[in-house]
Amino acid sequence: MTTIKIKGMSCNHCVVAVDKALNEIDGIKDIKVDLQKGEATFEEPMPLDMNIVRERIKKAGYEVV
Ligand SMILES: [Cu+2]
Repeated sequence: MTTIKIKGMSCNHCVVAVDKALNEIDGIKDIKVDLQKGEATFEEPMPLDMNIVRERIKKAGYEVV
């Protein structure tokens, strides 16, 4: 399981947007986005390119920190 810190989430809409962005990445599953902690956790395929994760999150309007 991977945990990433995400900057910029402020409401439930953000949670949905981040969840959707992660969901579109091949192989990622069991996504949980925690608004209060500013974190997302998921089960990742091996190997997972974190640059793709960063890029997708950024495209959705947030930042992996
Ligand atoms: Cu929001």
